[in-house]
Amino acid sequence: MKRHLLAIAIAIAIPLALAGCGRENPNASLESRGKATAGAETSTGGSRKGDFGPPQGEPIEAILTSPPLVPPATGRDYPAKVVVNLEVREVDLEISEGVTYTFWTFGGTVPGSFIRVRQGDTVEFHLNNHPDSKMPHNIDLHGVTGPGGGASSTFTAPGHSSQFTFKALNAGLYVYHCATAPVGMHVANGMYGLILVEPPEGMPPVDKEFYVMQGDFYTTTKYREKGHAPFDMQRAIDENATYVLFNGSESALTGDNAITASVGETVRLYVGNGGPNLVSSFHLIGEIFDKVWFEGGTRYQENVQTTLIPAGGAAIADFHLEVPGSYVLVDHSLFRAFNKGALGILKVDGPENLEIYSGKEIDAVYLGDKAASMEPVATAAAASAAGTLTLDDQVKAGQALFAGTCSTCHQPDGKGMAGVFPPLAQSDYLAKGNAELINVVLNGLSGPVTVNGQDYNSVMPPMSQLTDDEVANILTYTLNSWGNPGGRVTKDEVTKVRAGTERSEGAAH
Ligand code: HEC
Ligand SMILES: [Cu+2]
Repeated sequence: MKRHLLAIAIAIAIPLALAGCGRENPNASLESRGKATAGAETSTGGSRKGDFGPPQGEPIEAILTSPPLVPPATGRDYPAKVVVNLEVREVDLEISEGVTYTFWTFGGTVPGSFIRVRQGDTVEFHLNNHPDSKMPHNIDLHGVTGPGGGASSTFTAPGHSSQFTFKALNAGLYVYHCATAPVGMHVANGMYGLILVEPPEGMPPVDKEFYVMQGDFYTTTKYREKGHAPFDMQRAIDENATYVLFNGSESALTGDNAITASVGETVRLYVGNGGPNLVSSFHLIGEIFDKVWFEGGTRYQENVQTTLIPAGGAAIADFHLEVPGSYVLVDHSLFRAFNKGALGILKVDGPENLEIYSGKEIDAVYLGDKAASMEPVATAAAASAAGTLTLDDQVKAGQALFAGTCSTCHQPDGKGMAGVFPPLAQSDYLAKGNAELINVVLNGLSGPVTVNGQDYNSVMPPMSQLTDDEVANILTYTLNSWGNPGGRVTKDEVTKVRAGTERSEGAAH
């Protein structure tokens, strides 16, 4: 049975059983956490503040985790003094295959370290700015009650550290971020993370918990343009993101970094949105969230397909897994998912459940090049830059790119689909020469065309989002596969054809 049925029963029963038992009761039973929105009023006078008195016991050093990991539950039933040590570091990390970006981080990762405390805890917060940093930084935690959320108390120059203390009065999932001017720039560079203030009775237990946070990034370079990608202030002001990402990198939650779970498990995602600009329409393809504590607050909604996460906001999403396979996390503003990187994968293993879902995986089509390893593409790009690119490099990179970009229509074996998609395998069209093939890829093809004596009259969309390198590699792979005659397409040939083509500005790469 789906768990939410049980939850409904609890939601109906609990308001009677726990009437008048508000947040301030540290011994409130587990079920009182997260009543469904309907019919679950409690008399807190609109306030959810919980001050359970002075901290008890020895101070506790908070366990901080890097994404996608979440620290264990505090497991405490009393307020404690919790010490948080967070280090700011400015680091060069991969934002996309073969592309680096200088991130400013809380704890060396984007998003920053996950912090977990309990409502009523007294938090002694130490912000340490690494001596190698070039910038001063501070921190505004949305879970702090007090001016600036800590920002005014934590302005910290490189090589310095600051300390302030706050009492975590409100339960919830909160964003923290740097608030040093220019604030937008510090946030755009990755300076955000999540702090969970557990309700006194803790979160309902689940099998797996993960930490996912969306952010938008602005670079002077194009999407996936290899090399170092510098921050672009004007694009940030224009809210014209180059990348929209989960956990700061296109590969943070894909390929070998996909998060994993098993059939029968209940999974919880702590999802934040650092922004700085974009609102997330957070969706998990192939699943329905049984519960969403929307906006990171106290009530949950049930049976949610897509939950809106504001910039500087968060949500907690629970779901039970019935069917194995790959589930895709996206921002359902879909060009962000498929053209700016806002995509992650949850791999679920376990026995098939054919009554619920009949099978047939569609990974390759849905995921595009996310389904294939992009390592050969990065290798070829590096070799191209170094002037050592071999035919073999090009073919391998082209194969990986073909799988995500062309195989949907022309099929992985290049044979196409009768009457709809012409073949690339042993196609007589290839004899038209490199310039025409480049032209087809960059500008698309439509209208009547004859391939190997068969007539087609369909539309191939332009693939101008591919870089010159990528077009050269895909076509070189095509020429050297499936019994085709061989040959080579160079980046310079592609550059030339592109330069000679008039396209609207939006279509230019
Ligand atoms: C959305 C489907 C689709 C995708 C994706 C696609 N094509 Fe095509 N392609 C077509 C169609 C349809 C035609 C025929 C167009 C017509 O009828 O005028 C075509 C024609 C061609 C031709 C000329 C005819 C032939 O079969 O030799 C080439 C070459 C080609 N595509 C290469 C590519 C390459 C390389 C990619 C990946 C970068 C690609 N296509 C991606 C649909 C697609
Ligand atoms: Cu900062």
